This record gives sequence, C-alpha cells and structure tokens, in this order.
Amino acid sequence: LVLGGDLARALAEEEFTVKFQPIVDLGSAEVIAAEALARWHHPDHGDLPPARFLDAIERSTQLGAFAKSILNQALAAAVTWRAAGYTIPVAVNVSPRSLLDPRFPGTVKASLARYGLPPEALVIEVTESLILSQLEVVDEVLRALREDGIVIALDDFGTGYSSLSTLARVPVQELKIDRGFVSGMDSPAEAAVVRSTVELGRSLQVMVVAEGVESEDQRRRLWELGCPAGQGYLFARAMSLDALLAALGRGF
Ligand code: G
Ligand code: G
Ligand code: MN
Ligand code: NA
Repeated sequence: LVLGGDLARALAEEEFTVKFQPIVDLGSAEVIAAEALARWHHPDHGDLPPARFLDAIERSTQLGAFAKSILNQALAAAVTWRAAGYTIPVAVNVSPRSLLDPRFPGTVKASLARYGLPPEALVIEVTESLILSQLEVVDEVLRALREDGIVIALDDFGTGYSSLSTLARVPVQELKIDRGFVSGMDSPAEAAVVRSTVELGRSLQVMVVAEGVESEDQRRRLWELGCPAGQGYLFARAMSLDALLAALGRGF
C-alpha cells in the first residue's frame, strides 16, 4: 500500500530514479537508443519496480512532479552519453494522465532547452489504449510534441483494439511490438502480427522495435521478418547509467 505522504517524501528526497534498457540494432548489434525505466529507491522496501507504485502516482496529485523528475533524469543521462560521443535518443514512458495535460508539451520543451538538447534526443513512449479513449485532448498534445520535433513511439503496439485507426490519426514515428507477440512467435497468429507490424512500419516509414527479445532464436526470427531493432533480456536488463556507458562502447 502506497500512501500520499510516502509519495510526497519520495519526491522531496529524490527517491525516484531511472534505469536504462538498451535498444539494439538487430543487424549491427549497436545500441541505437535507451529506454528510461523508473524505480523507487524506497528506504524500507529497497528498489521497487513501476508495477508497485505507478497506479498510486497516477491517482495522486504528485504525477506532474514525478513525470518531471523522470524526464529530467533521463535528459541529464542523455547529456552524459552525448558528451561521451554517443548521439542516441533516450525514450521516456509517459502516463495517460500526463498526455491529458495541455501544459505537458511546454514542460517537455522547457526541459530540453534547460539541458541544451535538440528534440531528436527524446522519444516519448505512449500506450495506444490511452489514445483511443481520450482522443481529442491527446491528439492535440501529441501534435504539439510532434511539431516541436519530438519523436512519438506507440508502446505495446498490437494490444489495443484499434491499432490501425490510431495510426491513421496520430503522428507516430515508431512502433514497439508488445513482448507478448515476440514470445508467442512460434504460433502462426503471433508471428503474423509481428510480420504485419514490420510491414506497416516499412510502408509508413516508421521505426519498429521488438520488445522482450529473450533468445537468440527470437532475434534471428525477427531479423528474418525484417524487424530492424529489439530490446530485451537477450541483450540487457535495465541498468545504471554507468553500466550503460560501458555497454555503449561494447555493443551487443
Ligand atoms: O521497468 P519495468 O519493466 O518494471 O517497467 C514496467 C512498466 O512500467 C513499463 O512497461 C513502462 O511502460 C512503465 N514505466 C516504467 N517507467 C515509467 C515512467 O517513468 N513513467 C511511466 N508512466 N511509466 C513507466
Ligand atoms: O514500457 P514497457 O512496459 O514496455 O517497459 C518494458 C518492461 O518490460 C519493463 O518492465 C522491463 O523490465 C520488461 N522487460 C524488458 N525486457 C524484457 C524481456 O526480455 N522479457 C521480459 N519478460 N520482460 C522484459
Ligand atoms: Mn516502454
Ligand atoms: Na511495452
């Protein structure tokens, strides 16, 4: 159980941190991006994953402060790896409720300016379920982000009820194939979803990333299907910034 007072303290004490999971080019094995994943470094309970606290944050008055903190930490990390010579973007997950806030694009733009980063340094990951339910406001926010040059990725692609109509409406530059389809590629239906998403990405000229790549077999299958990029335990789990800097030099 997470209490409101806990969240306020956690923000004040900077207990929310981020780890980074590399996104890898399936052809060259180079790291082409990193996804920032929130953790709560709790004084009594240790490192908590988002599943343990995201719902509470989203229902609280602290969501704005949390989102700002995660965004700033992600951008600070991007400054560090760019200074080390790696010009790759950082992907940040955004809660449905943040996308309902018309001030959100302004906040993002101000943070980029504060860190001296160009818009292409940032990818905003949104889930399609949200886009479908609150179309008008979200449309406006996504368009504003896009007009500022920020890349928008559709997370968990394929799991929503209307993936294709979402694509026709919102300005998306990247599709992330949900890991359920990657783990299920042995069955024809899941393999067909992967294949179709890859083809869709090609015809729309948008990036496609497979999530949850856990085995060499899956990596090869994805590559054969034409999927350009992947992310998952086969390559690496979410890691500290220092570990990521070392991985950037090595590749996978
Ligand atoms: O790191 P982990 O695999 O436990 O992340 C679980 C889920 O939590 C991810 O799928 C991601 O969508 C979500 N998540 C992780 N970090 C953030 C964050 O900073 N903000 C939001 N809104 N969601 C996040
Ligand atoms: O934003 P999203 O919900 O996709 O965040 C990625 C989530 O998936 C995180 O919780 C991360 O820990 C998890 N994850 C990343 N790679 C793998 C993987 O290869 N297998 C599984 N089962 N989970 C993964
Ligand atoms: Mn994500
Ligand atoms: Na996902």
